[in-house]
Amino acid sequence: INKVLASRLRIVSFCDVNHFVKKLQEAKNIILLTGAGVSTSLGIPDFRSSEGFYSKVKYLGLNDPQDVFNFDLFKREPSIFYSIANMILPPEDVYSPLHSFIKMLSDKGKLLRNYTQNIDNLESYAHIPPEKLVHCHGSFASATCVTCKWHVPGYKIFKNIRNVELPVCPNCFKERAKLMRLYNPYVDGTSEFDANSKQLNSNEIERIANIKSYGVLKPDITFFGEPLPERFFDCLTEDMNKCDLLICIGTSLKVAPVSDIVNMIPAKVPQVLINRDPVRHADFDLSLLGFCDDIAGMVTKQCGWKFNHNDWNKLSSGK
Ligand code: CNA
Repeated sequence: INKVLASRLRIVSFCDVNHFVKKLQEAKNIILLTGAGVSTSLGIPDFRSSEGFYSKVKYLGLNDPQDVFNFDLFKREPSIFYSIANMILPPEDVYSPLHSFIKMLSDKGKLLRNYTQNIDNLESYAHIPPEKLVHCHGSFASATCVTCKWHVPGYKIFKNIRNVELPVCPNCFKERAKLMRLYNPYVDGTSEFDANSKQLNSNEIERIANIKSYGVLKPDITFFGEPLPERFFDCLTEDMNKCDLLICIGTSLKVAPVSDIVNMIPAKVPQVLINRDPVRHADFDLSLLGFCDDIAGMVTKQCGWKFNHNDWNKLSSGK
């Protein structure tokens, strides 16, 4: 009910850039909800734009291109994800002007939290303090074995990802090799393994059903069918009533529950969208449409502030 009321009874009358600039100057607890659009100027494609990642993976012939991030499919056939994972592997040690804008708000003591849907972890290169960040969909910073939950730093599987190989857990690789010898599907789809004749218990059958992902390491990015990190819910509960300005940047707001944040913030709190394309299914007090790096630069200037970003001139893609 609160969600519905919050979305129906928006009570802010706030509709131009000057009001936004004033609010930004006064605000002390800003929530920034960011998405793939804050990294596109670095050449990292977003998902849903016409030149985005989903259009690049159509050749896989999946019913829905989002299925490359479907956890059930990953368990059955991890090689599908690993055949394209190199396309989304983030570059190292770069960040966009928009990341510098976030850092500036944090340095000014105005940032309550940056809820990022991004998995590229570029916020860390911009030195945005970890306590100010919520990686709503996890990130490539670490990886976990789907079988024994062995945890490794993400960079340990980057080489496998670049070589389009399955990264295998050091704890499980012997058992995996044994299972692979036992279960050896023939090209015509039949198998030399006969579960009935071997009288397996249900745990073993489950294990063998998921044999292709046995001992495979998966980056700790949240797939469809997996729960969001608990930190997302904990921080949101803490932040909802403290927030005095919500700014959504570079996101189509199509993925729940993150997209629900706009309905959970109290009605009196102004909400602003900074995005290349309009977001029609949400009700903003102000939508600034264009490239987020440029808009953030313009707004910062109008506030009488400055943020440093060394690579402004090198940026081309996404513009
Ligand atoms: P999306 O659905 O692809 O939407 C991106 C939005 O950004 C679109 O509405 C674009 O109009 C907008 N956009 C693109 N470039 C710019 C720009 N330069 N300035 C302003 N706006 C721009 O992606 P969402 O983030 O909404 O969807 C959530 C998914 C995307 C999350 O689960 C992420 O993990 C996932 N994702 C992350 C990355 C990354 O980490 N860099 C890249 C691609 C997808």
